[in-house]
Amino acid sequence: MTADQNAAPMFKLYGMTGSGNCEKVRIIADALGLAYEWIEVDVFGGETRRPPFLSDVNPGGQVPAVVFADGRRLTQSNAILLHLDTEGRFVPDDPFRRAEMLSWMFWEQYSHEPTIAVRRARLKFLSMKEDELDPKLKAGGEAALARMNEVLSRQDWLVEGAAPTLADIALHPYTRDAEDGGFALADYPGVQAWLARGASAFGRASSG
Ligand SMILES: N[C@@H](CCC(=O)N[C@@H](CS)C(=O)NCC(=O)O)C(=O)O
Repeated sequence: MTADQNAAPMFKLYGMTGSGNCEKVRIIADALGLAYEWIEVDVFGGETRRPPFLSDVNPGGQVPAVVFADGRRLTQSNAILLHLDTEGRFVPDDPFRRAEMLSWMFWEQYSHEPTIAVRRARLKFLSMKEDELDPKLKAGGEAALARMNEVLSRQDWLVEGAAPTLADIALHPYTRDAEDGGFALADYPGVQAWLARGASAFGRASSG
């Protein structure tokens, strides 16, 4: 998929439909109008764990992974977001606010994705049952949503300011899809309002 079907793709984006880590890269690329080619990878079929993916795309064996036209490769969703937004449209000018944005993005990878997205993947993609899941995933996910809700009940975006940042993009897909992981978003009205703001600012209707 490309924003401008006539433009040569500036990169190939290897990803899996349904993955929030991959979707956030699509969100920034679409929001910035970047031309790219989406390449669907069969993660559950083990494609990321064998050549040629390992040799040619990401030796770390994961998506998203980006391969630029000049051959350079980049992995880790949040690093890709920062690199694609070269002009900083979603990056605050103020150094402290910029650091706050990164703080949310590191938190997303350490405290939000490993609870909410992992629980969702086990229920939705691996068809596990509720009673087979580690209770810490539910507790950790509820704590993450509560933290976001507390902040988003007093301000529009995760980093205080008039406009969304990369942190809002990074946290959007897996938060929007948290119900697949057994979390009730109605319990977090500040988060729901923020999701609606994000959807109109940069959102994609679904994880597809
Ligand atoms: N920290 C990485 C996480 C990427 C990740 O967990 N990717 C998953 C799909 S969402 C994957 O490729 N899993 C396959 C595997 O680990 O074998 C990022 O943000 O890009």
